[in-house]
Amino acid sequence: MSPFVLTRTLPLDATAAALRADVSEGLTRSPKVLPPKWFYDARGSELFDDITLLPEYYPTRAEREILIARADDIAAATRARTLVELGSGSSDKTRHLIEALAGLECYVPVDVSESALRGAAATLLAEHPALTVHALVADFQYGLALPADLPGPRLVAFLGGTIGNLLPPERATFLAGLRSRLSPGDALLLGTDLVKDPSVLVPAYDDAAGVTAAFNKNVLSVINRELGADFDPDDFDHVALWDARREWIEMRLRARVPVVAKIPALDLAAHFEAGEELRTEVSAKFRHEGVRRELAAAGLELTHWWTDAQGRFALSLSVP
Ligand code: AVJ
Repeated sequence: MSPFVLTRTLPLDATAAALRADVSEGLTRSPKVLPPKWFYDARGSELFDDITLLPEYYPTRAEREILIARADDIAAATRARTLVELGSGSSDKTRHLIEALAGLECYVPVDVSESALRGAAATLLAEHPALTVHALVADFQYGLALPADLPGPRLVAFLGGTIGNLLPPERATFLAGLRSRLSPGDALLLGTDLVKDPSVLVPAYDDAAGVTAAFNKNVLSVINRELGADFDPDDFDHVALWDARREWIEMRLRARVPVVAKIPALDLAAHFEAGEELRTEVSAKFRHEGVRRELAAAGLELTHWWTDAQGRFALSLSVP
């Protein structure tokens, strides 16, 4: 029998309440905005996995290249006995770390998607029967309630470039909160997508096969199902654009026609003018100096910086 525990630090009713609050606030202000975490129901998590296989979407492959090349360096630098992974999703790239960390006892995947956590844990435990897996259903943006007894040193991995989904002030709060939970000897392994030519960046978020468009529109299906709304995803176009000043990609949904959608659970109707846009995601891109500065501001010292051969993506190691 493999040791597997799943803890829900995010009660189901808190998730539902957060969705209601985000939708009622985000769809009644101008410009309209929703946080990207609502993409990831079972269907959205599947669509994201499909995105990672697209020829245009390089971040997953670039990060995997770095992990494979540097897993032994990461293991030697950290000697972690516990690996905590924030936003673990399918835990697909994590196996490279788990295999390299010789003294690893405990793996703690943290994700908002319980279905993704259960699937990933089953696969990992089949390969590593001696590993204790303590899955956490949690929204890591709001203070991470880690189990108290995790053996140190602990390595917290936040991969995929997901930190770029947070706005700069949110990143500062998040990193400071994370820092406050690290002890001497612990480390943070952070994946950051790097600034590059928009001719590479934009197609990564607007692929020819339309998978990212389906992923983007899936948030409307989530709202329909969870809040009884009647959005027609076909009323919206997928938009991906590069904000050169803020150095981030934005995904939006643009109404093709005037839209009035009923949201019964909120006793609300959402109104869109034709052409009006809803921002569904920010995906910030980084530079070495910016990552160093943001980590330092949170009390973390950058000790290692590794990129893929093409310099598209970076993994950094930092310590309290
Ligand atoms: C999973 C947040 C890293 O921002 O690149 C992929 C999500 N959005 N295509 C990213 C995403 C559109 C992805 N992260």
